[in-house]
Amino acid sequence: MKVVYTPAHLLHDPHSEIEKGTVHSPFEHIGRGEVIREVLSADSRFEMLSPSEWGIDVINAVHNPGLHRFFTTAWQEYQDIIGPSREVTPEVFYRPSLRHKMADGVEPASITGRLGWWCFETTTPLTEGTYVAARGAVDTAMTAMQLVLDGERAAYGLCRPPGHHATTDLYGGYCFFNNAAIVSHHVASTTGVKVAVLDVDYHHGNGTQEIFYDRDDVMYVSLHGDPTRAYPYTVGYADETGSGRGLGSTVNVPLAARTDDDVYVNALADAVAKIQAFGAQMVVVSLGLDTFITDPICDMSLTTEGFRRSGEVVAALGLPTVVLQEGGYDVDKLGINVQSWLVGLGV
Ligand code: OKP
Ligand code: ZN
Repeated sequence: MKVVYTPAHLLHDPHSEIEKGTVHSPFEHIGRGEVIREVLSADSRFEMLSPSEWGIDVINAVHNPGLHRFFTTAWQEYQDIIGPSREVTPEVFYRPSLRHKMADGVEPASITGRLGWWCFETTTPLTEGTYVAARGAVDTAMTAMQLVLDGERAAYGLCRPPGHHATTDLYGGYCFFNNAAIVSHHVASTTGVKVAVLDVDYHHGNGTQEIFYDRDDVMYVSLHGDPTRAYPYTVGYADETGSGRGLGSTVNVPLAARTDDDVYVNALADAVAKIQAFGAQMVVVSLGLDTFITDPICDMSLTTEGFRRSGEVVAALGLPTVVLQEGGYDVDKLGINVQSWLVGLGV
C-alpha cells in the first residue's frame, strides 16, 4: 500500500497543552508521526511517498477563508504584539450568546481576541511552524486521495496534525484544517462520486459532521465515545442525523466505556452496511487508534487484533478507500496499531 508522509509535520512541535486546570506535555506530539513512519517504512508491504502541493483553494473550499488567513499571520502577530512565546493558546473565547439580543459579533482586531474567535478550546497550541505543518497534512491527504482516484484500491495519508475536530470556522482538538473533509469535498464536488467519511477515531469528528451536515453528497458515519462522557461533549449524539437534504446522511454511534473488539467490530459492520445503503462510491476513513485498550486519554478496550478485524470489515465494502490519520496516543503501540488496521484493509 502506498503511504504519503512529509517531515513538515515536525514543524508542529508544541511543548504544552492546557487541560484539567494544568499545563502538561502534549499528547499530540511529533513522536506520533515518527513512530508510524518508522513501523510502516520497515515493512516492505508499504511504499513511502512524499505529497505534492495542492495550494489553498482546496482548504478555502471547505473552511471559512478567514480561518486560513488567520493562520498565515497569527503566530507572528502574537510574537510582535504580546511578546515572545514558544506557543500560543487562546484565553478569551467568543461565544455567540455573549451578544445575545445584539447584532452578531465580528472578528476582533486584536490578536488575543482573534485567537478566541477562531479556536474553541485550550489543548491546541499554535507554534511557529504549525501553519506549514497543517498545510502539509492537507497536501498529504489530497495526495493519498489522488492515488485512489488514479486507481489504487486504497492509500494511507499519515496526516499530522489531525483534522476531524476542525469545523468550517473553528480550529481545536489538536486540529487546524479538516483533512478528511477537504478530501471528501474535493472528490464529491469535482467528480460527482458519492463519498462516505467513516470516522473510527475514539472522539466524535464534530468538524466533519458540521461541514457535511446539510449535504447529501457526502455521508458522515462515526463510532465514538459517548459525548455524555467524552470529548467534544456537545456534539456526536445519536439523534444528530443531518438536516435538510442531508437528513439521514449523518450517523452517530456513541459507545460505552470499555467497548471491546467484539462489540466494536459488530457496531462497525452495522455502520458499514449504512454506507452501502447510502450508495457510497468511495470511503474516506478518519483513522484514530485512540480506541486502544491502553490509550492514555480514552477509555475503550480495542486490541491490535481488533484493529486488523476493523480493517477487514471496511475492506468488505469493496470500495476505493482513502485512509487518513487522526488520533491515537499510546505512542509505543501506535505504529503497530496503524499497521495492523491497514493490513486488515489489505496491503
Ligand atoms: C483529537 B483526536 C485529553 C484532553 C483532550 C482534546 C482531545 C482531542 C482529540 N483528556 N483534548 O480526535 O484524537
Ligand atoms: Zn481522537
